[in-house]
Amino acid sequence: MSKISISASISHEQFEHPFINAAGVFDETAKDMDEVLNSEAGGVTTKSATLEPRPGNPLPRYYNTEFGSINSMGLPNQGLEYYLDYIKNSKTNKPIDLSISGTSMEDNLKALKIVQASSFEGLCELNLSCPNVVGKPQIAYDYDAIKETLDAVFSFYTKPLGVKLPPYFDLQQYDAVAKILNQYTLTYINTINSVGNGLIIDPETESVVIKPKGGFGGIGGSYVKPVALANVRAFRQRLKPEIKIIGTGGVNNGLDAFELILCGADLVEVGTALAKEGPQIFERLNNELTQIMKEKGYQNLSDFRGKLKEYQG
Ligand code: RRO
Repeated sequence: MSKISISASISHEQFEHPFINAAGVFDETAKDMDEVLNSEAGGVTTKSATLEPRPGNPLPRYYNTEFGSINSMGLPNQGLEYYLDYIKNSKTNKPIDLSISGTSMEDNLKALKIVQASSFEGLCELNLSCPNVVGKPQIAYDYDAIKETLDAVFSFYTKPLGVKLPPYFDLQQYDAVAKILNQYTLTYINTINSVGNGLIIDPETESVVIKPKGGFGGIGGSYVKPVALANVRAFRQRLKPEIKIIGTGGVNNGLDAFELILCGADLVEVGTALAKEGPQIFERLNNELTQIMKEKGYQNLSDFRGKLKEYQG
């Protein structure tokens, strides 16, 4: 039997392994990103960058539970220049994706103009779904704002671009958002960001568990897996095939990744489970996914990608 390959690609970027960190986990500093790159991860994504460095929200701003996590980090990051320098100086042969998350339309455009003018040729991901900046709603819940942003971006940006989307919950939302996204030469979407403004409480102390925003924050981990599967599936059914999909949300093991790929994911990102387990998780995920493929007789991810079947009654 020939060898099983779990390699994947988006645009010109080749990933020997299909797992990378979700933006915001193990990626704020060069040391964090080096650790991910030195593991069995397929590549690394930077923390979403703003034009200037930001300290983020007050601590504590992240909390793990048995089934997931809540965060209200508030975009702590070292600033765009830091991440561009890191990429420029990196000796890795793995892809490094650059995530951008300005706190205004103007800042997003300024940041992307800097990236356009730079030597960076990799995947850039515009985060339209940060749930945790006080006073700034998630752009991608406002259809006019998505359109306005992408009209402005594609008037000058010619490099491969993805957008990070929040979870949607209604079939009409998928229809409306896919219709907008299909109008652009978008390289990929990344779905889902954390489920925004959830609440986790400690019944013993009768209090919220994180400080910012009265305890409200983005929910990740096993809680959100069905929402991630639905978003990947719904967008794969609606987007033109040239737009690839990074599936993110609730990946703890190889089976979770298998399911996301069955729904249509080209690449898989790991957030909460990476925060809990550290970068050695990537070796386990690669092995578990390979084992599942072996048992099912699949040799490549394309053998089952997007091939989820209707109800087999
Ligand atoms: O930094 C954050 O608080 C954060 C961001 Br930018 C995001 O996109 N998603 C998230 O859960 N947290």
